[in-house]
Amino acid sequence: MNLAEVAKTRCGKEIKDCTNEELYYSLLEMTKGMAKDKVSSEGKKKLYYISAEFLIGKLLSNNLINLGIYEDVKKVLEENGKSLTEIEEVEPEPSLGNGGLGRLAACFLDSIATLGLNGDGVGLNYHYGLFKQVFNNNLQSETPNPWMEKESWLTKTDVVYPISFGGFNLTSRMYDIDVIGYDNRTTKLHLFDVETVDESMVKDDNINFDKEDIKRNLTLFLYPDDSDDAGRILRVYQQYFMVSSGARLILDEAAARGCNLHDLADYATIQINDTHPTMVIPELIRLLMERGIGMDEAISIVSKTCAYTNHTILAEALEKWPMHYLEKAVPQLLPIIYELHNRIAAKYEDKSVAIIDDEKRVHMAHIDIHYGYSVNGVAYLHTEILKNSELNNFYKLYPEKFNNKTNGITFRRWLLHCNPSLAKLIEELIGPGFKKDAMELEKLASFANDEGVLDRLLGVKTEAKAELKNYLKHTQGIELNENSIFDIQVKRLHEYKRQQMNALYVIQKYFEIKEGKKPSTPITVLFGAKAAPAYVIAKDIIHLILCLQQLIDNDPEVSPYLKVVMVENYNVTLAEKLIPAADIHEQISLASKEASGTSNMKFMLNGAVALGTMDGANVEIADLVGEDNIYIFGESSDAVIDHYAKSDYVSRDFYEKDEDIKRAVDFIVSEEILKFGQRENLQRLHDELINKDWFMTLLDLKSYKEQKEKALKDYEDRRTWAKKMLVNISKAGFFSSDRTIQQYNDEVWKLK
Ligand code: 26V
Repeated sequence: MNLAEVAKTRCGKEIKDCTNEELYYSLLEMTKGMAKDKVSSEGKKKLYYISAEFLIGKLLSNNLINLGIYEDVKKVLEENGKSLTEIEEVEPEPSLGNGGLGRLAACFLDSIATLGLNGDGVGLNYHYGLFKQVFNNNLQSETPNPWMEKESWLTKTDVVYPISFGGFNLTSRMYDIDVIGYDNRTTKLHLFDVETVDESMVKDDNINFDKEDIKRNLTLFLYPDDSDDAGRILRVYQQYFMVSSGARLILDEAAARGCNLHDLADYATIQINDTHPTMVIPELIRLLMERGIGMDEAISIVSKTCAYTNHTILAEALEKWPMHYLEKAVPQLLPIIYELHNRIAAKYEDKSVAIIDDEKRVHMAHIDIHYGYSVNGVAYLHTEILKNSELNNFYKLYPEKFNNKTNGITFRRWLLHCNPSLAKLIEELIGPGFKKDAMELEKLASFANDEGVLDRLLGVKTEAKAELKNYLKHTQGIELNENSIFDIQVKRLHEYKRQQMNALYVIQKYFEIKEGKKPSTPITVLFGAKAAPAYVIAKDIIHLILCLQQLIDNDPEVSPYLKVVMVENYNVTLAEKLIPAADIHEQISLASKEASGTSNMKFMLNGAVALGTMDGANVEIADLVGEDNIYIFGESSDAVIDHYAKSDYVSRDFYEKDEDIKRAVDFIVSEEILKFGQRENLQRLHDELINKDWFMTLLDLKSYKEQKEKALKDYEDRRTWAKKMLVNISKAGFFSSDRTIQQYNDEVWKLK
């Protein structure tokens, strides 16, 4: 059925008489119908990508693009006086992820479907996605973020499983979202839910709720606040619910394809996305034993089936569950976990590779490494650090298990959808082949000295900046100067990502302008970031940035030349507007700390130039584009690792010895800023930077400023800058998630 027919049947109206809402639901129905008619992938062996997060973002436009009907639908709507962009605004964003890890899982699903691989996603159907961020008095607060409506992309299935916890049982039900490949097959995202969830527990626009009432709250929220015991144990219940449901689905589907369970590894492969789904290992062993397979064989089968991806080296982010949590929530797993532990303890004396430590905590990553067949990092440098330092003791035991899979992004969402003008220009220059084979973008290199092309590229950027200006004006009441340089840093707020360093630069620039040194082109520094509700210093950094924003906006001497904007509630939808408009993107994490980063790839693809450290995938970007087309600064990861080993970084020394640094840091608690902010928060941040600065902001501040000044100066020569943009786009092909998924398949999953 076409749109006119669906609208007629649903609403009894012509397209031109429908509201945007009616058209959105008509398109939803039409798209779901078309997805159903597509062939699903098949084959003997199937991949299950299990993840606690799938940050899928809005789906309408991407589904239309992947079905190949986007242009037609847009045209029909236009002919009837309707705008697809406005209709898109009706769609709620499913924010079922925190950041990079969840968005990566969503990009991977798109590529799995596009490559026609036999693979589905498995996760949880959170009723509320990541909290909505609201700014009040320059402080972040959090409100619930519902996304499910009576009609949505979810389809209820009749697949149900009994799930037991210590002391009670629940029934899980599977809901599916179709994942439509680009000009190819469809696969599914299976999200498990429990019928007893009670949304009325969420009251008064508050994200706090009774964390102990598991039956009613199990899938209510994505990663509820885990700053207390009740929150952390709820996470264990969620994880077990997800993996037990997933494991049962995997066994059922394998059996339906003819598997006799002994040969499970020929029928299924499970990619464990970070440690959140690790309990799938003991759970599968348990289920196989329930079905009559002995312990030794069950362990051996599961060890050939599960593969693990590590997404961070930050010790505090590696999950270690206290034994008593597991005892309470999932007592049936304890005998298996003890057995897995004892086998390792009997084999290896080295306590650093033990599963249960002396404090009776279970190291989830250690289960994955010992009992999985593959361990991968997410960028070259990250994998090297895992092998040579963080997981070196494991690497020595199992060198053959370790491999790298540099992350990628789907070009359907991050180019075709979010930047149609750029996609159109590229197609005009090199033809449509890049849409299926991203490496064809290399062909753009031949235009590097073509002034006509470079000018058009600049024109596309100006257009995107104007669009962002309109969007932020209309949605957040923010005024941008589209003729200024857009310097953008968007990512979760974390000290290691060093938004505070960017803020200190802004302070230094503010001083310069006050002293009469005005930039030739005005600068707009844009931030977008959510801080975890319990992460105090991260919230203080947001507070500082918002105070700076207000201070500068209120200063007529400075505001014509410098503007700071922290967009509210940064999410996938906002990313799609911000990224095409960036001139410079900030990737300034402390070297060795950012496993990969993926916004760096999205910006590069959209013709922005990176200012960054040699960290994560920046290293590979720098290798590809060459030093003329990226601004690198800061200490190397080796030097940083060495500072930690020797404990010889003392931030106070940098503060005391460098007058510029001292002045900028002290400005955080100056009368000027305090006019707009809270002393408690600002003082805490000030003291933290001087007395601790665990992520070495002050170490790199000077070289950061030097490189940023260089980038701003280079921007003035517009054609030379446009060439840098072009080189970045032309080298972005490597970062297509199609390439990443192809490598996972060739080297890890081995699906047909
Ligand atoms: C989690 C937590 C939770 C507790 C407090 C501190 C903390 C710090 C970091 C994390 C990150 C967890 C895993 C994660 O999201 N990793 C991200 O994965 C992306 C996809 O591979 C990658 O691009 C990012 O560099 C990496 O941070």
